[in-house]
Amino acid sequence: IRKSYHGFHPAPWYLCCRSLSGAGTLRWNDYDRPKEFNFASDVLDYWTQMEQEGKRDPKPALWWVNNQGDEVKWSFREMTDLSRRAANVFTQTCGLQQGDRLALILPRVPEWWLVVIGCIRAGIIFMPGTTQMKAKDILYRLQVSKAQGIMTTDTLAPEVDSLVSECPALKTKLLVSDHSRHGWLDFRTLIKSASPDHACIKSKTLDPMAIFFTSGTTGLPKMAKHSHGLALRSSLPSCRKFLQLKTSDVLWCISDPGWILAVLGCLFEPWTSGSTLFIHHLPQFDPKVIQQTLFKYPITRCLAAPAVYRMILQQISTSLRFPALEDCITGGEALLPEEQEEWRRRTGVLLYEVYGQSETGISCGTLRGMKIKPGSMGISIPPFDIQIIDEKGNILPLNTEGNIGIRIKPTKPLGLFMCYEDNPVKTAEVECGDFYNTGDRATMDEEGYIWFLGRNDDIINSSGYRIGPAEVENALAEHPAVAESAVVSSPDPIRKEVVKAFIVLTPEFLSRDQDQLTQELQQHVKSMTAPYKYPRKVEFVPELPKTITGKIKRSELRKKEFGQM
Ligand code: BCO
Repeated sequence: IRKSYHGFHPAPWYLCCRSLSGAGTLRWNDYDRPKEFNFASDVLDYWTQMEQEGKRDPKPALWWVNNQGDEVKWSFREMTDLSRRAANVFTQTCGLQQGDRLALILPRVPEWWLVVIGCIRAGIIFMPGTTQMKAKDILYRLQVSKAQGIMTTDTLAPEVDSLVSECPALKTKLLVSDHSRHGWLDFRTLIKSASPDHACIKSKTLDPMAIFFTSGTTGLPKMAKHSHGLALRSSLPSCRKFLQLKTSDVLWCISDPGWILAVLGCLFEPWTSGSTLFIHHLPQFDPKVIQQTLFKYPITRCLAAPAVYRMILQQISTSLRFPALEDCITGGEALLPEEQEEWRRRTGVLLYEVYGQSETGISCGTLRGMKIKPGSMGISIPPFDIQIIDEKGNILPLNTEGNIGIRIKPTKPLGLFMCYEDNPVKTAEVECGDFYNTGDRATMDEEGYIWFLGRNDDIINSSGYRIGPAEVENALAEHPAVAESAVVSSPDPIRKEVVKAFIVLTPEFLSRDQDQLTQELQQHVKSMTAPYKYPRKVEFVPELPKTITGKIKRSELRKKEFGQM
């Protein structure tokens, strides 16, 4: 990549089109709702101007490394220049227009940042997805979103080509690669020749910006649509209290670019504060690489799912006293109090917990410097008002178990998803009185700290991944050995929860070796859908528990797994 961009000089400032007078990242209050907001012009270009005026140290905005010793360092000025070129590639070369949708399925390559910012500049709705997806997952996303464009790498391009005839809306395929491929536009070449002049759209704060696919307890993933307000939220004073990033900070967020956690932690949060974002390509997760990286680079803050910290603690016995690390942040699944304490003991730094969903972004957390109550996810971060509610939306007394609700009436807070796109029924289902019902169970104490208890439905959260049982059951159903199956959550010391499949075999497979069959079925699921969903536990059963109307009682199976029956 260093080679690809060798000799590539960003445009001089006088070529930039938009005036930034009055722009700033601290000019909004928690309950402000400016009519217009665009992260690219209001935040990124602001820091570019700060660089120009010598008001920001000459530190990179993006610092990217990989295991082969390649390194990319882009200043805000280079980000401005390259993302304007990206916007021109989308609109001029690809013919994409404001409101069009681009499926973005990239690993952690520097282009991901150019694409996201380029989309924001041009008003193209970006739809991040994990590279673990298989053809069926991609087909579903392209069809249901009617995406006009897709961008991916060599690995997934053949899968896309195999299904493109079934996606009539798709008109542009963009490849991030050092090689060309027939029928695909070569993004790396195009960006070099694109113009660095681009007039950023004047997006309304509530115009759509991104779509995240999120798994539910039934059916296929829903499209949680977010406005530019998601990006603006990172600029609000209360949200900035959460990480309290400084321009001198180097933040490493270890989340796959397919998730909202990466869009926030690898983009909006660090760049709102003018900090350096550090990224390691990490094609495979390896706790040793994480440890070595934290020793080698001056990373001051680290954000990752609890499973990452857990795996480091369990697999690495040598020193974890990292030279520059000031504190760590975690979210995506529940963290055990003993893990939080062990991390502090072995690293000497605190581990702050946050909570959120694809629908909400980061909605509560233990703010930097605030008292940590081990086992609690902290307090709600304004403008979100979190309350524990019952099934009708009534606020429950303190220390009473209920659903985590985020107030949406009289005003929906900035940063909460707009709706499940094209799905008014599901959107209405999560509205509960004056609240959005997250479906997560918790209590709240006298000081407003929220204590997570679990889900109120069948969704599985395994090492930070939200997995809908139906997605795994559908994949299993396509194997001839499976007569029927029920997929539930099961406890696990490393991933906290794992996917467990209870399977009733078809008669022809009853005599097969069960260990071998388990492996075959696991491989089958990995080949049908994103592999993180595969059942790490399999149990063959003669029948499944059912209600009188024939509905499988997943909750009964789940309770057994957790020893609650
Ligand atoms: O464990 P196995 O080896 O049996 O299987 C693994 C992979 O080897 C396998 N796999 C991956 N790619 C494959 C493949 N198999 C076949 N073909 C491929 N192309 O599939 C399994 C994937 O499991 P994994 O992703 O959990 O892998 P791993 O290496 O154990 O990673 C551990 C973690 C902790 C790094 C990973 O689980 C992780 O990234 N978790 C965090 C997820 C996250 O960021 N969640 C946040 C969501 S956003 C949110 O919650 C809102 C908050 C505001």
